[in-house]
Amino acid sequence: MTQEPIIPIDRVSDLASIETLAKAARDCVDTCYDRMETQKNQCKFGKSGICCRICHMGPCKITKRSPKGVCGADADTIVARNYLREVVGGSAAHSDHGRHLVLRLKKVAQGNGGGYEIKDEKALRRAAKDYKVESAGKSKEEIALDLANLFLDEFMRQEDPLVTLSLAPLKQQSCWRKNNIEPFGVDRMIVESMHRTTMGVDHHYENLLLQSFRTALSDGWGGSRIAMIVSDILFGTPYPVKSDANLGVLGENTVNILVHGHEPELSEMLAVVARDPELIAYAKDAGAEGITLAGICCTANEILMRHGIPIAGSFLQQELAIITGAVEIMIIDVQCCMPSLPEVAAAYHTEIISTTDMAKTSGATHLAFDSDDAISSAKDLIKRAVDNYKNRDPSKVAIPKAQSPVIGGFSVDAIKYILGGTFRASFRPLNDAIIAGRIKGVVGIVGCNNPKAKTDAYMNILTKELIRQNVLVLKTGCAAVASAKEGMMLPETALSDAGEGLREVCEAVGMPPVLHMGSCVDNSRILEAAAEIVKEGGLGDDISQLPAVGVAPEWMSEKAVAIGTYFVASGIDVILGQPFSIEGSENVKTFLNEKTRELFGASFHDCEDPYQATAKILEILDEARKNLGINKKQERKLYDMKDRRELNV
Ligand code: NFS
Ligand code: SF4
Repeated sequence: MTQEPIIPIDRVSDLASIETLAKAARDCVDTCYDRMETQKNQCKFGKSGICCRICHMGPCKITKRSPKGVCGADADTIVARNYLREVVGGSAAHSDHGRHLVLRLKKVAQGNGGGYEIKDEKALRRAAKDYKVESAGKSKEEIALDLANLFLDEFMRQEDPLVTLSLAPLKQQSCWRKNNIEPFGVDRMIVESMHRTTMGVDHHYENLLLQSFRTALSDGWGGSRIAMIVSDILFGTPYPVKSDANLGVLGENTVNILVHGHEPELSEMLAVVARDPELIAYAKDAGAEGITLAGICCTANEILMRHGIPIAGSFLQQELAIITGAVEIMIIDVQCCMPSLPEVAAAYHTEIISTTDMAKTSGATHLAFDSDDAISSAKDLIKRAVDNYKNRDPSKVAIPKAQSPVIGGFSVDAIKYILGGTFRASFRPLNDAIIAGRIKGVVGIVGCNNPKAKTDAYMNILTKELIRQNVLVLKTGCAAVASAKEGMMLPETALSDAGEGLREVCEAVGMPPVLHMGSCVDNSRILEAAAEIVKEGGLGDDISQLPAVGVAPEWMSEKAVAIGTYFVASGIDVILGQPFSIEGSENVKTFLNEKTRELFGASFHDCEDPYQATAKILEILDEARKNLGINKKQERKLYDMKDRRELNV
């Protein structure tokens, strides 16, 4: 230990994490919570966005005594430039993930899919229709090839806006056109933004910020949306499925394999192969009772949504999972995999295996996953885990009991089906419930955990407050895992925790009041849902008119910056649990927190505690309801006599 021991109950919320963090201290293993302590005095220049290291006349920092960098850049330029670079990082991560899937779809269409196939022909035909790809009289492979080529063009398009933008409501599209932020190809946006932020190019903070919205749109209505569509075609559109979440899903006597990261190609194959009777027999021969495959981070969300594979934990549980002493291998690919993993694993028998040549970690074993021969690659990994089972040291094992059941799998298709059944699948019942005031609005709670705050605390309090106030909550990423662990993603939660109106709706259709919509690229499902609600009618003609808000309570990643930015550009107000690194420029702050309201009908808001956030959200929802003229009816639903008298209805 490098400093005073940390107190688990001050740092984490769920029992499994509390127990395991205490075990980390006993085992003398450092985690991110310890390292947060040693990093406590973080750089205030970096935090407020006024540190520039874009050229080597610097690094420069802005202070009262030195208000300009060597080149003359002021705080506005430096803060806006740094912000755009964060959006670039996040958009690149989501979009590259999307690109890998498109390339796989193309190979599948050409007949060399390496064990992958078009699993969901309905999703393929739906996408073909959305993108106006001719499908009459064509085989599914022919359609898939045309679609894959169109998607590849979305990355490369040089002089025209993305075709995917056409999936947004018409008024949204004209707003983007009017503000000159329709993105061209994803790759072009990333390159142009890097160019514009290099020394001596774009210096006007407004111009830089508009480019941030444009680049983020190429993620939300580009790379991420494409990633989601292609995942559904290749692996199936998610439908409600039951599973469990938290470290307690690890088996005492099974071979435990954790898959951690983001791209579903590898985890999908592992999910299929882990059920292979031959491999299960192999595990039994090694003295285990079977194989437990579980996920960490967004890859967990992907395989929960489609296979009901349990979630072992969220981002900040990746080290804790190893500290249980019961994990044979942790297989990592890209994004959110801490470089500390091999060091933590060295205290146990766990082997960390990196699987893609674009992401290597010192101390990890590198075994590049061969997607062209995916089945045997996946089998080899599982065998390797079984072979490591004999090295597990029972004296170091302590698997916490805590876990909760969860229902995942709420794609837009699934929500429509639940609301209306096979013949009337639609958002109509939801729109009607919003108009009638049984549901006050819809809030997406998304994003990461961050050891700066007590893990999951903000998210769980906010979620409970919102459903109590009749707000339907949609979740993705690590925010979804927080609710899953808390047992909030179950239909029964509606009975115990939801307000009366929301409870009525959820009870009628058997739906949880908190819906698991998937991983972070699946934030594009939230946009899809918003567009469908607009299309269904009665709630305005663009997304900014909907009573809808996005929240990133404990965000840490550049990806969350990109997500927040495309939400606001799409007309959805965004609440941040900790501010962006823009505090060093009043102009940038005013632009993002106020001016964007004139441009897109939505802006950012900082709310450092969940109660303040609840109040702000209700204010935004009420304002939207008032503008739509549906506020009166909703208030009539409150049975408080005082309210009734005041309302005069
Ligand atoms: Ni999203 Fe998924 Fe979690 Fe944050 Fe990381 S796993 S892509 S970035 S930490 S929510
Ligand atoms: Fe300093 Fe300007 Fe170079 Fe940035 S670009 S490091 S502000 S001289």
